[in-house]
Amino acid sequence: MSEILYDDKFKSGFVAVLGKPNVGKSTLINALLGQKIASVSHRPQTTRKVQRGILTLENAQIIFIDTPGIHKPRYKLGEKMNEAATQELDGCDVILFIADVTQLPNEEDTMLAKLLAELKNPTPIILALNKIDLISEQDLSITSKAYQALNPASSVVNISATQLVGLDLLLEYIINHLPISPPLYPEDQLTDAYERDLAADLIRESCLHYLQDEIPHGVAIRIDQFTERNQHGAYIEATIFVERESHKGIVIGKGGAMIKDIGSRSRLEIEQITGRKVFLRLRVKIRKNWRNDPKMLRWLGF
Ligand SMILES: Nc1nc2c(ncn2[C@@H]2O[C@H](COP(=O)(O)OP(=O)(O)OP(=O)(O)O)[C@@H](O)[C@H]2O)c(=O)[nH]1
Ligand SMILES: [Mg+2]
Repeated sequence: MSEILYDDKFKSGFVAVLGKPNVGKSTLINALLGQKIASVSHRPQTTRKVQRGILTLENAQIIFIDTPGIHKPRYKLGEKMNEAATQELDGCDVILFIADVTQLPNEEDTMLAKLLAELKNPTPIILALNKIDLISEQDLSITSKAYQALNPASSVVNISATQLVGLDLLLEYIINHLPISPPLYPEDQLTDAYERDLAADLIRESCLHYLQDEIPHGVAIRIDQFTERNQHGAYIEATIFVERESHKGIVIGKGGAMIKDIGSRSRLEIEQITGRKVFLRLRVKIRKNWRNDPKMLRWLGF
């Protein structure tokens, strides 16, 4: 670890990144860190578990808490995801509420605003209006007003997580709200997640990328083996759990074509994130209705 030089003005603290599914929370954290640590997809409910992303600057260390998008749950899994996200609000220094400006606030945004209004410990809220690259200025002013009316935010900032717009201003607002404190993590640490967990999440990300409809949401990944092959990289064996026999066939695909695509994409993503060569073997197993199975949810860490 390289040594952090900090003075009595150094700040550090926790920022809970909150919002409904698919608004760009994980994309934003990856963008701010300048490196991918969190899975992202075009589908809602990509993030299932809370993950910390650590950004160390000259004058501050910001610990972003990526949370699962809060939604109306249809399964026990969803309930647990909402609970996990809500728990993070207690004791953080700033709440970063992310909204997707391409849509007007819906029921889920209202639910979140209500949740924030009912917090026992009042915490400053920064409202980040994301995806401004997709919308005209005129429409932005309409949706921006609607989100501001919903949330009593201390500051509001327009951003695009994919185009890296507005991020410096956002960081400035966040740092303003952090307490004076020495860094809490080593300077070179980017996340609190273990490599095996990152690998599992990236395999799931690939499933979200290739599979249609409800199937990828019923997928869970188990890493069965993660061993180093000295200088040659890592060897990983993983099981993809699905909910039905028919889903198993779809995940494997004609002549194994689908699982091959999922495997290749996962391997490249894991190599990127872990910085070494990866050999990956995937298999598929059925675990009926696991999203409502308390044992399975406990196993997943909920
Ligand atoms: N055009 C555009 N797309 C964006 C922007 N930010 C995020 N996206 C896209 O929005 C989708 C959802 O992004 P995620 O980062 O997975 O969203 P999330 O809020 O973490 O979603 P959950 O984990 O499901 O709660 C992805 O397809 C992103 O590429 C942005 O600023 N502009
Ligand atoms: Mg996410």
